[in-house]
Amino acid sequence: MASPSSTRVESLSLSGLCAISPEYVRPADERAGLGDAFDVDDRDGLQIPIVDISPFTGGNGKDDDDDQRRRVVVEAVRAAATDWGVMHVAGHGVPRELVDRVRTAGAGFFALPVAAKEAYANDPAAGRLQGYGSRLAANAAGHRDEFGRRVRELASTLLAVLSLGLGLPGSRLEDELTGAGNKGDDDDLVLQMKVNYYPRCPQPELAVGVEAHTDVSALSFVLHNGVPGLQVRHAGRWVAAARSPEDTMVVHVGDALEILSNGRYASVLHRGLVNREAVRVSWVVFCEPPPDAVVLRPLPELVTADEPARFEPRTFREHLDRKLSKKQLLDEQHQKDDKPDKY
Ligand SMILES: O=C(O)CCC(=O)C(=O)O
Repeated sequence: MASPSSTRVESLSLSGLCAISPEYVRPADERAGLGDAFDVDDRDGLQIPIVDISPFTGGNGKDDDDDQRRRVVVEAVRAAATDWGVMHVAGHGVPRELVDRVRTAGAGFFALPVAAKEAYANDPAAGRLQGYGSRLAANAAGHRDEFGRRVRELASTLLAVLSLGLGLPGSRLEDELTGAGNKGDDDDLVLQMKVNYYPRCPQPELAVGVEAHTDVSALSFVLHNGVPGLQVRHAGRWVAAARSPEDTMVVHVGDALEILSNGRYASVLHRGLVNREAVRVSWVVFCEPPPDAVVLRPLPELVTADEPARFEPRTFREHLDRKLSKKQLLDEQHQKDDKPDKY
């Protein structure tokens, strides 16, 4: 019998196959816009917005010019989160040298033989997606604590900017996500790190690296190794992310923020493409509300007669369970809609 590691996508890719095995071929209705990530670019010139948030992370004393610059940032972030649900964030304050160390730790790990990585792998037989999950983050990444601290600070900064963009006090979203006034170990934001490895694929027009989904998180922060692959759904079509400008981080709005903002901020549907030439690696930090301590519901300030609540209250865990059962159901029914339901 084949060992589990010999049937992993990575092993199949390394074996030099010219065609992918049928289990990796996506249903026809999901193949629109698929292709080699190096060739799939945006013909209409649509691009994910780039926002520079340095007026909020620069640490300078404040003067009138700073206030003006901050207002510009709030408007740019608000527009990106509303129209796209995703942005390239520049001026994020995470030092380049730290980002390089996280990337190097991941690259070193993936250079190991497949069998050596097996100890860190998710078990598809147990219903987990193929890949190397939180066990890797806790071990091989090594710099997770420092990186995690920086990403946590960045999450607070962006949540403050996004609160201001809703016309609310800067602390409003983070307070709601963490059960304000009731701070304890169980009700801080939870950071989960996931490392995605996209092997080369001989038929990228038939397969995806990561299926189309929205993130359950409040915000997600993505680094990658410079190989293209991210596609986001915007205005009814798939748009390929440009190779991120140097020193930017991709930030996704997730479901939790969409719920709190009563749909004003959109949780972005996205997927990861593969290509024939180069291995892609991405590092994703999901910034999530605590599972049980907080009830996610549209902020009362944003619910009006004209804009009634669009989401039922739920804990994060209930949201996750609901979404997983719905996905299982959809998988079973081989849902044929162009755009999968978000949740
Ligand atoms: O690789 C990427 O750019 C996105 C990965 C992703 O969407 C995920 O891991 O949930």
